[in-house]
Amino acid sequence: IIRPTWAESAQKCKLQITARLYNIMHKKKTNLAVSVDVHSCREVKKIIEAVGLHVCIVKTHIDIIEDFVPEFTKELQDLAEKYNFLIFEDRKFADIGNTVQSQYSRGIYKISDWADIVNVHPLPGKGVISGLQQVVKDKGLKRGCLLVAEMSSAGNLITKDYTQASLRLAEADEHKDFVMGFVCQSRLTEDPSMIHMVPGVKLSSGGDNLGQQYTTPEEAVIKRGADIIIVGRGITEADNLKEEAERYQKAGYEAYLKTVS
Ligand code: UP6
Repeated sequence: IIRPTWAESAQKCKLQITARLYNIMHKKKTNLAVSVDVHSCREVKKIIEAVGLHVCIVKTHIDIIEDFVPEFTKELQDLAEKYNFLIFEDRKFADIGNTVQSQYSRGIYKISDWADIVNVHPLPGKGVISGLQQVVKDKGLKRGCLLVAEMSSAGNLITKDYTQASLRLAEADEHKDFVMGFVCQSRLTEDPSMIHMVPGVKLSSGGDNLGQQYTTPEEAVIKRGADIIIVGRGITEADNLKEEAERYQKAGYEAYLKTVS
């Protein structure tokens, strides 16, 4: 399959946030998302300063930061502007619409205020999407939502039917102003409005001792059809963060070039 380039996809996709992402990818020549799964604000900032030029997305787990203060999200936004990337809070909302609405906009994290992208487990049904979507609409924000349609972990309970049902939910007309794609392990559609982000990516494949299963950037993009590769420890545990990010950027970009020509 020959896919449209990122510049072409930016024109074809329906959501403004998706077009913004494709334009960043095109401009910075990167399909790399870094997952900053560390436990202090200082460490998060250190990693972003080192890899910021090489990524299109910084993915956070805001609730694992031990010295979190609300002002930190402003610093994150400043870094996003400085290095031109989107912020993806990997919250994986998975409750009834009324509850996820509060989890998205309230509490100490107020995720809707600062995260460009969030994700949901579609397990509860469409309410998990509608709940978040209502927050975005009420506040007049430009946000995107990904559905976790497949997982990288060994023995996960997701079935083929569940993944197909996730695809249908994503394509539902009522969510078209909000859903921008998937966190997945394979290509689900060729519609450029749906971005496929694949986690569990490492240059040396294998896994960890808690069921994570890795695939290489090349395999993620070419065999699995990833638009974005999500890399955590492959980068964050390297001695030289910047060099390692450049290696992943190059591997991801070269694989992308093979899909467009
Ligand atoms: N993640 C996965 N697999 C999934 C969904 N999400 O690994 O199916 C997330 C993890 C982690 C990151 O929560 O933040 O992607 C992967 O990190 P790693 O590269 O260090 O394994």
